[in-house]
Amino acid sequence: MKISRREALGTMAVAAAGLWVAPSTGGAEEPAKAAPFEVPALPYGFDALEPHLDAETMRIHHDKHHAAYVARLNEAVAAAPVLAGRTVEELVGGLERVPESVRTAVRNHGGGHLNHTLFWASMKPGGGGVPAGRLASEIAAAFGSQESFVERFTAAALGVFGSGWAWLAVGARGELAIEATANQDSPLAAGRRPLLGLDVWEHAYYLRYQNRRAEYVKAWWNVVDWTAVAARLGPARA
Ligand code: MN3
Repeated sequence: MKISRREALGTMAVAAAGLWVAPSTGGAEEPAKAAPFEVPALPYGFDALEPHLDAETMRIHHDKHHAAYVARLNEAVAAAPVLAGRTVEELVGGLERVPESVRTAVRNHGGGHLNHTLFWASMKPGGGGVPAGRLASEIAAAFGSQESFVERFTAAALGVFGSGWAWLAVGARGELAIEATANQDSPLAAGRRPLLGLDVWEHAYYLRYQNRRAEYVKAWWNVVDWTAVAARLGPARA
């Protein structure tokens, strides 16, 4: 039986769609949404994280940088209809299933959208301090102490050459791990669920801290929302 090219392409599209696995939340607080993606509103004002993160950096970072990742991601999904209906967690966690023509765009801009969405939701005015409950005991078990965890996470952040992120993530066996990624790569692409991420691209700190990344990282610990981070632990293992 001979099938038309159109039928063949349709069959391939269905088959490709069938390869997708069940969505993971990737730590997102909001219910997973598909394209067209939108920049989530900040849950606090641009100046709410002063003096640690300045209002102008927050405004540009959210309204310009994050918005650009979302716009480019939407373009990529529009150019590859097989991706319609997929959440950003599915896209970034399943890059090998993304058509090659848009894979780099989805990796960079999907990662940018996913990472920044988690970033905004990991901070709050009056944050900082130390985690409580199960997250606290797991961090102590994995890294020796909260102080040791902060030291090692900070070292990972300072060790990123160029642009990237430092992460606390849950690995495939449920273990906590610190890692760094380049550019907008997410731990999710390697099957690890991010609990906390720190953006160390210069756009995240240059206006206030210029080249002093260490000062930015030290200040950032004062705005970490440990309650939000701890709430991701259960879903990350589900
Ligand atoms: Mn950024």
